Amino acid sequence: MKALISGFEPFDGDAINPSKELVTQVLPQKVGDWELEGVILPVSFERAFPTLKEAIELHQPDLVLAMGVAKNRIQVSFERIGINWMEARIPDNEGFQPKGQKIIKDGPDGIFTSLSLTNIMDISREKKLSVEISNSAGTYVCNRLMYELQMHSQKRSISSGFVHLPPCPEMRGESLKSMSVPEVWETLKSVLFFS
Ligand code: PCA
Repeated sequence: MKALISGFEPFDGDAINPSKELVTQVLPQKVGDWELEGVILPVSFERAFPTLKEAIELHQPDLVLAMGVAKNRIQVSFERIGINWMEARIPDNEGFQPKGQKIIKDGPDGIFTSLSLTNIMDISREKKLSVEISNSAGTYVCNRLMYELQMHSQKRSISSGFVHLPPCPEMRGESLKSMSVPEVWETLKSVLFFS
């Protein structure tokens, strides 16, 4: 079995993004029976999913987990749904700032993750892990990536989802609570790979 795990470049003036750190510094090549592959995506409405799609085509994974940071989250936050909307408070790293428009003109309004969030929450409660479910991935680049990923993986029967990470302690800014990148990885490993 193979899993592809994506992280994003830093954005919004930050020097690091814990999702990128996880992929580049912490992700092992294997966990249990799973082979793991990683890819870093540009914070670009237009180019994030095409970059992930190329990696999907290259690695042919059974599971895709996309990750990004959300500074207001204090736990590992599994997103339930991607919505067909783009509206940005700040431009992406290529200067694009949609003011409110659909991602795909005739696409469905929303699309759910194919991960079993019930199982994930059961394991999290049992192991007392810092995990929550979020019902909105926002309307920025992460939401668009999740929407396009779910649309793609539904057609291919790939299991996939998106997770927002809390900031890590090394990040700029005053977040009251943060989670270290190794701690985030231990948490994801438990709920996704039962390891
Ligand atoms: N978080 C942003 C995009 C990249 C990232 O790590 C978001 O939540 O949309």
